[in-house]
Amino acid sequence: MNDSSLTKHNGLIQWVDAMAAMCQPDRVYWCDGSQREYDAMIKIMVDCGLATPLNEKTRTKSYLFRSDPSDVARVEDRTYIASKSKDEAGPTNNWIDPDELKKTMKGLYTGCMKGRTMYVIPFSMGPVGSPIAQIGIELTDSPYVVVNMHIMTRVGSAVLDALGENGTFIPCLHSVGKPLGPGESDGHLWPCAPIEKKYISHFPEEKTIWSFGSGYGGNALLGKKCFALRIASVMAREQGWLAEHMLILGITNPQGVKKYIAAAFPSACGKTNLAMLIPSIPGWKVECVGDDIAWMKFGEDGRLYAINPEAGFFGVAPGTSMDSNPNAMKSIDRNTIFTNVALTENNDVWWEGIGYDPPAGRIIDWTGAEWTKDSGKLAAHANARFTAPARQCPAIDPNWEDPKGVPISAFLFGGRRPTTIPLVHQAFNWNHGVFLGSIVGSEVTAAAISANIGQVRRDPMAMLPFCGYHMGDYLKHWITIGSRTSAEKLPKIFYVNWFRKTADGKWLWPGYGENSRVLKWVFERVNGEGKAQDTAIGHMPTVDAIDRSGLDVSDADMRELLAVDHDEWKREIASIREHYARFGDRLPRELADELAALERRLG
Ligand code: O2Y
Ligand code: MN
Repeated sequence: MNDSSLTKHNGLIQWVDAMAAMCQPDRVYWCDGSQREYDAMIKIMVDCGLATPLNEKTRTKSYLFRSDPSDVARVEDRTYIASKSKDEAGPTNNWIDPDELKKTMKGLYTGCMKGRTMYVIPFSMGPVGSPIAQIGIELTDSPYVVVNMHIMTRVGSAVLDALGENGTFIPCLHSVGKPLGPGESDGHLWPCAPIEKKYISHFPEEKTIWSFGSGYGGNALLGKKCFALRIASVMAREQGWLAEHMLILGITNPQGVKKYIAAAFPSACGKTNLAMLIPSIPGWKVECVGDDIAWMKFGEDGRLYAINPEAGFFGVAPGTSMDSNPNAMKSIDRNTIFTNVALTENNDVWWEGIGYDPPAGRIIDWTGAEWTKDSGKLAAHANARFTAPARQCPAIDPNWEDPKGVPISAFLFGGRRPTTIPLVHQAFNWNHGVFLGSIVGSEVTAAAISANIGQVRRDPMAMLPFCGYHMGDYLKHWITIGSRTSAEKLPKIFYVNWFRKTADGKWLWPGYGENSRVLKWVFERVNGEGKAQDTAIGHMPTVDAIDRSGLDVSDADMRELLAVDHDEWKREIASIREHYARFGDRLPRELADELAALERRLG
């Protein structure tokens, strides 16, 4: 639609008019979310060479995009929480005074859409009309963003209908930051602004998002990290719910009993793989509700119910194969957008870790250059992505769009820790579980640029880059949630670590589908079963408690996987103390108590 006749919401119309007056697009287009609209946007991008249509037989209705080499990942250094006071943003967020930031950004936005179209994208995070869902409106000058938002969220007229004449929405303004002169076009080049002009800004008091200069992923698809985590985390604290960086899966035992589990791991720790896991143990089934974000509210029965606010997967391509994640591979065989992967001669995609050698013939790498195996370069960027509809996942849960959400029985926390942390342990109680979540740490990888690759980064609840307010207050919010219902209705909390290594650097646990054996123990524990013993760090499986039938992991390896080395943990305590010191007097007393209790138990 080229006018605002789709809505009678005056507040929305006025905001769109004001932003259009500032950004000065050549035209304004209201998205209706239809297939026709998606196809038209794709055609615009194919015609100018920005999108490459892929092989219709092997990758039906799928397209490849190559971004600018300077615009390939979330930019944490340029991501801001502009709360009124710096203290509110806390020590782990970049802060700029909101008035100053708006002044700077208004300067950048003025005239930034000249020569372009401003697309108005009404989107729902979560099934339209669900009591847990929220509505956003993204204004963008990027048709790439429009088609990705079509897949990742629910876009269109139904959202405007749900919004009515005065419903609440989160305003999200986005520009690639590259106005066009008269007669100028991008051609096949990905438009974006230089790094010093990139701003991914959040105004938590106003619940507003302003993003400028990047067209990529989490910087530009504003429903995802910006809204569903940074702004939603602020709303969740104010309103008594949880907005978390968590996958959601359903697990069913051979008797047909089903439980839902939500799990938080830092970026690039295999969340998508776990969410779509195919169990190696006979008779068990895992189904996927979501692979990245969970919004949870208390139901009338006092339990926490979760929805996946997204409608698609924005997954990392490299490393995804029929071995590591067959369900993801099957989800991306049609209707998929690929960004920064390699192109084969027969117009298929290829990436490192896809499970087979690059096919014969010409290969074009993610930069658009010819590539050979011995060029010493990656064919696909390490943070290359696929965008695919969640409904295409063969393991999608039948309740994934249930407006009331799915009841959560367990939370898992985890990270990449080669030492110290055992394969799995269970918290003694809620506050102890919050403590376990607060000490999550992982090696840094390529999903977030601007950090030192290889170092361990403490990442409480995997929310460090995604919490829209002070992390100390966030942890307190988790403690408070635990007091809102009775202990038996709260999810039980576990800490898992698939990444423990032997002293000589070999993985102790095979991972992937074998992680179902750990999920089975978790299932049994929440069902009041599962053999366990108490240790200084929590309830631990006995050596024989995790089902190893048909698995080549020896008793000795299992003992090492489950070892609690008190000296290592004492070193861990020193490191936790350093980590906690950042939060100053906003560290919840309950967590300081948990740390002291752990120290006492270690002797
Ligand atoms: O690099 C980006 O823009 C995407 S980062 C991302 C994408 C999907 C799911 N999770 C993440 C993340 O960094 O946690
Ligand atoms: Mn993520």
